[in-house]
Amino acid sequence: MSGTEAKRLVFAMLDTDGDGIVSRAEYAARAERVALASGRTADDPKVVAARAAGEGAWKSMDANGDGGVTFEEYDAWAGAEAFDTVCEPVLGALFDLADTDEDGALTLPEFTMLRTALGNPPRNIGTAFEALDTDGDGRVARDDYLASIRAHVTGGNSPMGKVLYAG
Ligand SMILES: [Ca+2]
Ligand SMILES: [Ca+2]
Ligand SMILES: [Ca+2]
Repeated sequence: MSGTEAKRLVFAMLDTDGDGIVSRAEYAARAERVALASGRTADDPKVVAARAAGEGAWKSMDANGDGGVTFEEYDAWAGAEAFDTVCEPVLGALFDLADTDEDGALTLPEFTMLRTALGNPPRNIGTAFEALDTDGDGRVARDDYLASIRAHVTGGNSPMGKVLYAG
């Protein structure tokens, strides 16, 4: 899968209403959905952290500051550098919301809760978990999860990304 193709799939997931623009509200709703699904309260420090990381990421993506992120903006922005400086903290903060026992890993139910809240088709989530849980212990580590998404959005090989973002 090419980098642009991979980015299109991620963009399509972010653009919930499919109007070709990721609005601030659409992006912010991601953290709110995960917070709600994880049963956390609005003032939970982890929710506050995820919200702040998301807000910063969205501002960084909206390069021309017009209040919407087009695919062209996203395509020009997304990549290894943006992932390391902006996306990783956001995705890590969302992972932490789902990691209720704080052991740095997600079980299948936790992973399913996280990725369902982020808008992936349910049928892809179990397959993505299997692709990530390479040692088959039923847990997916935070670092492995983040590295796999990084590989996906930078055009590298990501068995998880391939199934997770498939249509
Ligand atoms: Ca939209
Ligand atoms: Ca814009
Ligand atoms: Ca855990």
